[in-house]
Amino acid sequence: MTAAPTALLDRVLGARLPGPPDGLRRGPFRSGTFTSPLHSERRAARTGALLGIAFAVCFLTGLISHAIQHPAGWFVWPASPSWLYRVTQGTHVATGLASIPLLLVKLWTVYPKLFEWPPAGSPSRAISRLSILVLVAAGTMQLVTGLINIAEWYPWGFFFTTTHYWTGWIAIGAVAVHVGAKAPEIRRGLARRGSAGAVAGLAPEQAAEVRAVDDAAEGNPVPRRAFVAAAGLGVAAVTLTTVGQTLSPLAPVSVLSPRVPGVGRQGVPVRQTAKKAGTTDVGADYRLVVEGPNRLELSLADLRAFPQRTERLPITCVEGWSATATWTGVRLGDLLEAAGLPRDTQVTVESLQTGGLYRVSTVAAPHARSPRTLLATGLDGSVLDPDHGYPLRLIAPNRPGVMQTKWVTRVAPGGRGIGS
Ligand SMILES: Nc1nc2c(c(=O)[nH]1)N[C@H]1C(S)=C(S)[C@@H](COP(=O)(O)O)O[C@H]1N2
Ligand SMILES: [Mo]
Repeated sequence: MTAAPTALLDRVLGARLPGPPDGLRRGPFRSGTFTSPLHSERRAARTGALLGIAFAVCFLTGLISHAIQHPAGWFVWPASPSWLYRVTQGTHVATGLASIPLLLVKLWTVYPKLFEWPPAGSPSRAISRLSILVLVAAGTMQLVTGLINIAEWYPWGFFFTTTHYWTGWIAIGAVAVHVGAKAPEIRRGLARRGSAGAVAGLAPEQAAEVRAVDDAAEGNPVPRRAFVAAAGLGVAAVTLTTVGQTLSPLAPVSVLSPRVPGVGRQGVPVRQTAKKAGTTDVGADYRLVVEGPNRLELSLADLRAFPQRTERLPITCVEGWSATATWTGVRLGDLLEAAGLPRDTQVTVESLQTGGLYRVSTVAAPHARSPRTLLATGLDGSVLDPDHGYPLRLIAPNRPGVMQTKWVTRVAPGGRGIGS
């Protein structure tokens, strides 16, 4: 990086734009309308850093979830450890929810600036403000669509996941532009570590001076501490009241989530009932078809003749809840081998369900070959409840709930991603 282009960029970005007429300075646009000492650079930068971390972690864990469900050729998601997706998806939902109070706090620390006059001033300010507008809109969209999903309300079908995915990219792009445009303020704000700590990179007497300036700007430390405590409480409350949907000790306080471990048919939450899926009439003519060089057509009695395996595995819904149960059934690999296929054949698993978004799923090679991947007929020692997929369901380690297909009737080589 040389000085000349930087200087040129600074000159262009720092150029003054003509201001609008004074007659428009009304309401919140009047000068000196907002005067809280807590609207400081330090407060804004620190809240922003936390929000930035929450957004980044949420974005990355979201990408992982998306990649598992819509795998590109190069993407391989392992079958073990069996709890990994539980952690990444739990983190996705938790960081997404934590950013609601953080975003509100962040907006509060900077809101006088949102009404700054003139609206643009310079090109860099115009870019920065535009990035905030995009960020707030995209962030709100993500939270609303995410919460609608957690509430298990799918008014728009596939529209939801597609929108949630692409808006994620818009939001993270806006964060990048915003951080770029605000780099000097962020650096200054973060260098000031608060009156108790040191001030990064400064000699003690200079540090004391900076702290004095900060304290004067933010007023006395008591309201500042109260502010930090209130913001922290907001984040903690939102997080604690939702992670209970996957951490059972916190289940009693999990008031924000519709699903709780241990509550539901056979002690496991139900995502889609057999009645809604139209899969309640399973008769003696039920067959599992496994396509292959040696095509199989198996009745439930035939399935019982295969070696029976038992695995303790979680169901982890993309909505954030998860529940562990003990599943009994036949190894997928055993069935593939009996059908004349290699154990690591990628297969598509199909449900008796005739419609719906999740009637088929693809089992990629790592999961097909995993000895823990079952076509289960039993749950916690009893026959599967219709709502959990009677007569047969897929249950595999480290896999999103949407891909744990219920009411399975056909397994065939090929396929990619859910819904394919
Ligand atoms: N055929 C079919 N299988 C399905 C679904 C579905 O709608 N149809 N829902 C999936 C989703 S989103 C989840 S989280 C799990 C939940 O399994 P459970 O209802 O037994 O807890 O089932 C999956 N299997
Ligand atoms: Mo799910």
